[in-house]
Amino acid sequence: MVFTSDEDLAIANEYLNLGYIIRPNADKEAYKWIQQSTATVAADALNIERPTDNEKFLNEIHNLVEPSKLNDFRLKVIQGLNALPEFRLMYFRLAKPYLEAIVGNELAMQQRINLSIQMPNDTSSLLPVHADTWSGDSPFEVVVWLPLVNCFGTKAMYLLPPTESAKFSDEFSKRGGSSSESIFDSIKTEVKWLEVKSGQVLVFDQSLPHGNRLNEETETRWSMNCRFKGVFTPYGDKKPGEFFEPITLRPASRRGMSYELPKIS
Ligand SMILES: O=C(O)CCC(=O)C(=O)O
Ligand SMILES: [Fe+2]
Repeated sequence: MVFTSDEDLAIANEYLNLGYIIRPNADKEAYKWIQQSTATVAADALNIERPTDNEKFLNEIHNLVEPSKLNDFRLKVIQGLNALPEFRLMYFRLAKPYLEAIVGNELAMQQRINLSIQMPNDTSSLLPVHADTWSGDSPFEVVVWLPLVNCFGTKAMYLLPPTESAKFSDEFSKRGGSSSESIFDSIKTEVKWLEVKSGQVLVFDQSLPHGNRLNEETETRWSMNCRFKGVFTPYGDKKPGEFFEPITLRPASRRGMSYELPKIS
C-alpha cells in the first residue's frame, strides 16, 4: 500500500534522486510581494525613486552599488525585509506544498531569511564549496532557495547530487585536499548547476556539497535562502527558540507537549 498521493510521491522521488526539486512558486501573489518589497527596500536604501520594472532594477543593481558598499547595502535590504511582519509568511506560502511533501506538515522555520547578492565579476561575496551540515546544521534541515531574477550559468549555484556525494564522502581524505578550491576541483565535473528562473523555487538538501563561483554573466544575482525542518526532528547547532521557530504545530502536538499525568500525592 502507498499512503502518499502521486504528486507527493513524484516530488519525494525527485528529491531523493537529485537532492533537490525546482517547481513554480506555489503562490504567485506571495512571490510578487517579495520581489516588489525587495526592490522597494533596495531603492529606499539608495535614496532613489522606486523602480517600475523590479526585475530589471535588481538585475542591474551593479550599475548603482560599488562592490565595496555591497555588503552594507545587502545587510540594509535584508534587515528592512525581515522587519516586515508578512515577510516570513509570504516566503512559506511560496513553498508550502513542496515542504509538506518533502519535510512534513509540522514545521520549524528559520527566524531570519538570508539574502545573497552577486554582482558580475565580484569576488567579495562568494560561497566556497560546503555542506551546511559540515558546520553544525542538522541533516534534517532543507533549504528553500528563492531567486528574484533568472539564475543561469555562473549566476546560479551548484550542488553535488546524492550518488556522487556519497562517493565523495567515502573518499574524502583521498580526494579533498585541504583547500575549498582543491575540493571544488575534485568535484567540478560532477556538480550540477541549478538553473532556477524568476517565478520558480528551489528546495535542496543542504547536507550535499554546494556553493557558487564567480558570476561571469552580465546581470546581478539576487537570491534568498531559508531553512525548514520537522519540529520534532533532531536539531544541530541551530536551536529552536534561537534560530528556528515552530510555525505549523498541530493541536495534538500542542496538547501532547503540555500533558501532565495526574499527580500522585
Ligand atoms: O546561494 C548560494 O549560492 C548558496 C546558498 C547556500 O549555501 C545555502 O543556502 O545554504
Ligand atoms: Fe549552504
